[in-house]
Amino acid sequence: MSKRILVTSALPYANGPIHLGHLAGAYLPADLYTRFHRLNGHDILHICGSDEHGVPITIAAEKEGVTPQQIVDRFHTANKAAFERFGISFDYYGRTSSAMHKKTSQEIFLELYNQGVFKQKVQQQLYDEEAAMFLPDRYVKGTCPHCGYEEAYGDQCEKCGTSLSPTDLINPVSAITGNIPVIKETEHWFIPLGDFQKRLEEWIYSKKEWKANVMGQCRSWLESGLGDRAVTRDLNWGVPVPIEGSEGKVLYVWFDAPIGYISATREWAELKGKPELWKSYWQDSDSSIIHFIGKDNIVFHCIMFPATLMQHGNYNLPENVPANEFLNLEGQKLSTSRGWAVWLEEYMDYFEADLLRYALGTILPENKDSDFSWKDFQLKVNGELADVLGNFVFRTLTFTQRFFDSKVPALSNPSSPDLQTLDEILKQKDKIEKAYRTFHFREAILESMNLARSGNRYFTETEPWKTRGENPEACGNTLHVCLQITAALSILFEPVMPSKMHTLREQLNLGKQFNWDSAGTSLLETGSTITPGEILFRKIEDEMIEIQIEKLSKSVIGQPQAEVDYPPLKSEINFDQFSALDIRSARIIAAEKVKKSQKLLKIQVDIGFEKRVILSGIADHFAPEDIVGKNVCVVANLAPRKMMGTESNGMILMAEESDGRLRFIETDAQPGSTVN
Ligand code: B3M
Ligand code: ZN
Repeated sequence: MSKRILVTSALPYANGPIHLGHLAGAYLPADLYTRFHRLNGHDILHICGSDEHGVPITIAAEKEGVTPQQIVDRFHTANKAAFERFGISFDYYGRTSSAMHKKTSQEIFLELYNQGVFKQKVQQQLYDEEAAMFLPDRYVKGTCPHCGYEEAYGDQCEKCGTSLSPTDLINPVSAITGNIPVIKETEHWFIPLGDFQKRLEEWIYSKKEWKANVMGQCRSWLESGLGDRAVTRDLNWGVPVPIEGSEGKVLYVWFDAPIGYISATREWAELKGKPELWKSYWQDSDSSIIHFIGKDNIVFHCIMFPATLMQHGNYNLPENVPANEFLNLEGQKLSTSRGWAVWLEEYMDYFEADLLRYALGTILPENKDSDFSWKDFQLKVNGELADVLGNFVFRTLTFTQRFFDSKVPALSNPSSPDLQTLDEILKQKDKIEKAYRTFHFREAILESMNLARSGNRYFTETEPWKTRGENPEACGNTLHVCLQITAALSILFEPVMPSKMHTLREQLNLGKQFNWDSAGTSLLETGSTITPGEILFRKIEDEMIEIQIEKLSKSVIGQPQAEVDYPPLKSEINFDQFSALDIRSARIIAAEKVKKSQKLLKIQVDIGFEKRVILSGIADHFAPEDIVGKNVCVVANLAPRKMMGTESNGMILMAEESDGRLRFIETDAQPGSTVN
């Protein structure tokens, strides 16, 4: 392990508040990791800040009729405060509108420019004549050429995930005026990523410990071949391109935003009074960089930013990029525009931070998308925090208070269950530690709770309420062991629930002198006093959860859809045309992703009299493992069609809802039954 670690969390756009999806993607895992290493006494620095440039900001400002500066000022302040309330322990929270950021990103741009790396090219760009401006990225909407989604943005189709250029869109319209844009020429600088292909491949493929989801995305980018990417935009909001004659042009937000990590580290160092200190984190070979991000940011952190840094020459490349998948809410994709989200600030008005840190920590989307539901939150708090951890701590402390005068009893002539249980502390500590080091936070939390479970079991099995009269020595041993477990838990759970564990340590009268390894020692001395206080975890009543569910039901998604744009009816067919279709019920017996395809799933179905393969463009909507076992309807007499080298024999029927969600047409009929 290197001497120093720099942890960065994706810089959230300062165009809206923080929600649970943000927390589960980057900030909570980054904070768990950082707090764990700090407890170990490691030199670790956690840097974040607001991403204040780019089209997401200017569009938010236009929507509200205020300036971009007003937008970023508001959300920078609000988000910084919300993170603090939630206990995300950044060492520094910067912003990309700062003078230091302008200076740093212009320096890096100029270094590459002077090295002659950038290509200058004339480009055909969409232009809004009424607004008198070019339309980069999200300033254009239109139909995705890949999946036909009509609301795709100029930089990305949110439905199929493909990254796009504005000119790729079919029927583009300006997001500002709604006009059809014209094409106009403009000049931009491009980074020729193709020239980096070999170096990036060597570097990325050497990273054996990267997560499969991250490596998978990198591989797919590398395999489809890297091309030129523009690093400038025609906009008047952003870091100005520091070259004469480039008025009206700024650095592309994805060029400057990751540099924000560097500029924020520089600001942190200046505040410390050691302006050169940032270099040890970014440039010394005994330092590692870890980027915590969500999956939609992988290409920028694993390909574009590293290419920039490689070319610059003086910087370390990230050691790891443990990107998470997405968090869904009550079974549906989060949508901030439609109010389908839980906002951190609102959450904090109802519940304590540590409860969510725990509940969310146990369902982090580490390998695949996961789901947050309020009922599950309540179950985790009541069934695990209150009933397992809280109960164990409560019975241990109150028993000691009542029957041992609040003093830690001695361990004398311990039985083998006593010793085994004490051993368990070390065993669990090792497991938890290993999980933290390898970014398996869910497992770290599960194993921490498992220690409380063992504690409860041991308490119950040794029956101190009986031994109290019959065998006081054994009773003392039970409490001694349980108190040591409680003390260990107050450290092992520290990264997850810092505030609750602080309270617990106060009750145990554990001083401030402790570190991670103290969890493996006898933390409490025989005869030392404990001061039980208020109960650590209270159960959440149903009404509290109903309030939250009620709030969601008021969002656009939760409401019956009043105005839906139904697609127009197709032209009439006659009965013969209809009966020419042979629709059968079928059971899905296997499904897998088609390699190199974003959209296609290869699905094996049983249609009673035979099994066959059908390709279906639903990979964005369903995970293969989730659809196996479904009984669906297929068009069985459709002519075979070859896609991506595989023949598809039929079509699985799907209903598409007005918001683009897909549903299977499910049936109880035996496979092979005809559907008329
Ligand atoms: N602001 C995108 C996002 O919030 C972007 C991350 C920047 S990290 C350098 O998803
Ligand atoms: Zn698409």
